[in-house]
Amino acid sequence: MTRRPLRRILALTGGVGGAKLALGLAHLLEPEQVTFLVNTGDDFDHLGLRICPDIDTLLYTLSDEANPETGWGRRNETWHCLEALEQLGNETWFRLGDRDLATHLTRTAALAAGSSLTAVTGKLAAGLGIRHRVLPMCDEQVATMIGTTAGELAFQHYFVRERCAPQVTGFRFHGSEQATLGPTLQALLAADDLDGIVICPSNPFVSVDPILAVPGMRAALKAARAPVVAVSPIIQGAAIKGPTAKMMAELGVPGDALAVARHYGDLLDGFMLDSSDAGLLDDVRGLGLHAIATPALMLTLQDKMNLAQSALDFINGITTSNAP
Ligand code: FO1
Repeated sequence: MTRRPLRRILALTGGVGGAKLALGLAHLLEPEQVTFLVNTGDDFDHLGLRICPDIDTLLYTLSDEANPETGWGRRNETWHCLEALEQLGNETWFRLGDRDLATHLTRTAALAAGSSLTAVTGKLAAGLGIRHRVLPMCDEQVATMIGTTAGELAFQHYFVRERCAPQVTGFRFHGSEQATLGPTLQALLAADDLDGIVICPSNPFVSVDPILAVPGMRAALKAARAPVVAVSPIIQGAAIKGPTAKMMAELGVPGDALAVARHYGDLLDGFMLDSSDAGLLDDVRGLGLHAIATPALMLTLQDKMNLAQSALDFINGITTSNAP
C-alpha cells in the first residue's frame, strides 16, 4: 500500500512524557509539517514571574536544552539565584535555575509589554533555535485547579509543593470559559492539508483535558478531516512518569490504557497501546477505535522517533482505510 507523505500534523502535548514524543515527531517532520499545541493550565505567577512549565519543557526538549534527569528546567543549570532567594526569605519549593530564569524574565517582560503568549513563545523558540511551531493552547490565562480531599489546590501547589500526595477528587480549569481558539490554530484546523492529529502520551486529566476545555477545541478537532490518534501514557497499568495512574486510582477509574481510550471518548479515531498491552487491543477496538500495539516506552531518541513513525504510519493507515 503506497503511503503518501503526511502534509501537516497537529500534536497536542503537555508535560515531560508528551515532550518526548514531540521530539520524535520534530526529528521526522519538517517545521512546516508539524505544529505543537501545548497545555498552559500548569502556568502560574511566582515571585512576580509568569511561569509556563509545559511550554518550557517542550522548548527545552526540542532544543536539547532540557535537564536530562528531570525532564524540566535546563541542563547544566546553576542555582545561585535560588540560594540568594532563600537567604532573603522567599519560597523556594519551586526550583528556578539561573539559566531557566532567563526564560521567565524574557516572557514576563514581553507579556508586560503587551505581547501575546503565542508571540512570546515564538520569540523564545527562535532564541533557542527551534524552527518547529510551538503554539500555546490559548493566549488567555487558564489555571488547572486540583480538587482534593483536603480542598482545592493550584496545580503547582499540588504537583510540586505537595508532591502529588493529596487525594484527587476532580479538576477545574479556571478561566477556560474566557479562552479562545487563536487564529493560527483555527486556520490550521480548517485547512484541508491537515492530515493527522496526535495526542501525545501526556496526563489526560491535567495535560490534555485543559487543552480540550478551550471552548470550541473539541468540536474543531472532531470536525477536522484528519484522524485523531492518542498514544497511551499508561503502560501495564503504570504511568511512565507523573501522577496519571495515581489520579486514576483516586478517581475510581481502572488504571489501564483502555480507561485512557475511554476517557477521550468520541474524540478519537485511533489509540496506540504499548506492546505489553496488546491484550487490550480487542477491548479498544470494541470502543469503535482503530488500535495498534507498539513500543511506547521512550528511553532513547531512537525510541521517540520510532514511536513517532508508528503514529504517522497509524494515521496513514486510518486515512487509507477510511478512503472511499
Ligand atoms: N517540578 C518539580 O517537581 N519540582 C520543581 O521544583 C519544578 C520546577 C520547575 C521549574 C520550571 C519549570 O518549567 C518546571 C518545573 N517543574 C518542577 C516541573 C513542572 O512543575 C511540571 O513539569 C509541569 O507543571 C507538569 O508537567
